[in-house]
Amino acid sequence: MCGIVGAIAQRNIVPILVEGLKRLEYRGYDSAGVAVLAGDEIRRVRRVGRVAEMESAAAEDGLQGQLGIGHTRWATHGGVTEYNAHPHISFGKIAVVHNGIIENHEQQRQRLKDLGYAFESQTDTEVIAHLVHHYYQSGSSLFDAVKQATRELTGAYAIGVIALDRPDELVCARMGCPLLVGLGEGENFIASDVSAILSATRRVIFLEEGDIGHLTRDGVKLIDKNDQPIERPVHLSDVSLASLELGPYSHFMQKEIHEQPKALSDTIEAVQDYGFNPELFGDAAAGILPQLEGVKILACGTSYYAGMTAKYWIESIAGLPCDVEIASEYRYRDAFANPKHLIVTISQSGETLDTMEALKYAKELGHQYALSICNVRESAIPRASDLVFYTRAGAEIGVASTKAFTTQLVGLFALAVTLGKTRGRVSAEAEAQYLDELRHLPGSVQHALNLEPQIKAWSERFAAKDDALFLGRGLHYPIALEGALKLKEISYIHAEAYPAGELKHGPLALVDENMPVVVIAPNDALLEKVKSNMQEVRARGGELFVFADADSHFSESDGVHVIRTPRHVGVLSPIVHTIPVQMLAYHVALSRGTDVDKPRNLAKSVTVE
Ligand code: HGA
Repeated sequence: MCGIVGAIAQRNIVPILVEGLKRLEYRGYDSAGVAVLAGDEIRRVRRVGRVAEMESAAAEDGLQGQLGIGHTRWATHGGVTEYNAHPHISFGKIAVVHNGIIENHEQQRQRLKDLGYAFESQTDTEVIAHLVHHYYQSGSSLFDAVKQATRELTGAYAIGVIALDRPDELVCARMGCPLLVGLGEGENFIASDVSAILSATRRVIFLEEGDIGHLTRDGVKLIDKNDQPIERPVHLSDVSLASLELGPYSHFMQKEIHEQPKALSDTIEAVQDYGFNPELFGDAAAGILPQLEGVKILACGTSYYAGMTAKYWIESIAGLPCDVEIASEYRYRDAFANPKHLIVTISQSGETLDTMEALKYAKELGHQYALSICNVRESAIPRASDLVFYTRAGAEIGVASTKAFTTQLVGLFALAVTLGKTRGRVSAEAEAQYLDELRHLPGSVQHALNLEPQIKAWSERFAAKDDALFLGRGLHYPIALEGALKLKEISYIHAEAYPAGELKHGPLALVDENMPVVVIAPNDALLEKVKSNMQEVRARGGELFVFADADSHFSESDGVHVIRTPRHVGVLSPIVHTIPVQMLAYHVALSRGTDVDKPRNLAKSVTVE
């Protein structure tokens, strides 16, 4: 969601801000803006729509300066209008960009109105600008004004602030939303994630909750949530610029689908390095894993489906009870906590607000240990966890998650086997076989990718439909859910997924010749059951699109279309069967002409509630 970038330098920083905002586009946004200190005024350019439109307007305006902040907004409070776009400016003196939600904005708004402030926007953000202005006018330094203002805010924020008469200062603060500081030579930066400033520097400091930063051209000073000066470690980012470029592909989603054999090999390499041993999840794991009596997985969206798949593995391989819950639901219910149940959070970005809050809540309820499955190093959720498994998917830019999902599944599978081994349920032969299956996985995924021409041919039939149904059973039910979610997200076709056995308990009523039914039918123990469910669909005139393993002997017939995925690969089959449903969604979206990488209303890192 919202992206923030800011720079203080001895060169014109407008190109840095614009490029940074372009790099942050993938997070999802609806409007963009920059504010730059230009001589004796703060000049601002904002536009609804793409960063490119704002860039042209800034160029026409001749915008230039050595200190500035930029923002891509994904509206939460107030419509998508230029007035609501950031930066927000108070009395021409203080400019603010903000990611997050200020929960006490109504009280603050009233208080500020009573103090004589007029509001131009409906955003919660504008109260920050006025509040900082209020303290700044009362004689505080810019840094102290930000400190006083933020300590009165409740909710979540990452902010960047500049002031008209402070050409040598950029102030930032973080609580609940991601923000980092980038360190250059004679110049410094702030950004929501490192991609925004990668062409200027790789040296970054990740701010912690409650930190406030003071940047000049020559240095950075931080205080923590207790107002104490603090030094934070400097990290060298390993994100590659190439991973942020499209290369020969048309869309990031397409690129990322095709990167899966490599992303999986890289992630499996970590498993090979450690074996199915606790150290795979961190130094503390050897002391924690043997004590566990169960697992509770908390996640949102696609990550939640990864968790649902993991439940099958954890219960069958490790013999531990496992439940999976949507993070945004869990965090608001009186849940029962068994301290010996490991909390496992799954988040590509490591910044998903609902998941982060669910983790904090689980700890408050008494859960002792937490493990994070995450793709972004040093992000908030792994840092708040005792154990971590970093997927090695590389930067994922497409809003619809692809390679993050399949690599999360590898991490979760490794967790299931490791827990099973810790509990004496996995023999040396079984362990060797699981490792072997993992080694063959990238090859099977490549084989599945080769089905693209056939899937593309199918996509034409879906493009004209309004609805679709996805069916799977057992381990493949979550993959049916993931297939339906992908189709919804990027093609805007209404799609639902059911465990195939549930069909006759309700959704069969929807089946007619207008309802394409996608069936994930691997050659596993449930195949005959799935075949019966398919007959139920055919008998009602439904058209079937079946993804079947090469060895499951399906034949095409009238109304039954079959694409053969590779031979059945055993317990890792859900990973292989994810590939065709991703490609189906991608090609249907292309046929419908949607904006594949930036689907309407959606954002990549969901950093607000
Ligand atoms: N609440 C602010 C910022 C929204 C945001 O962070 N989105 O990701 C607004 O609506 O402008």
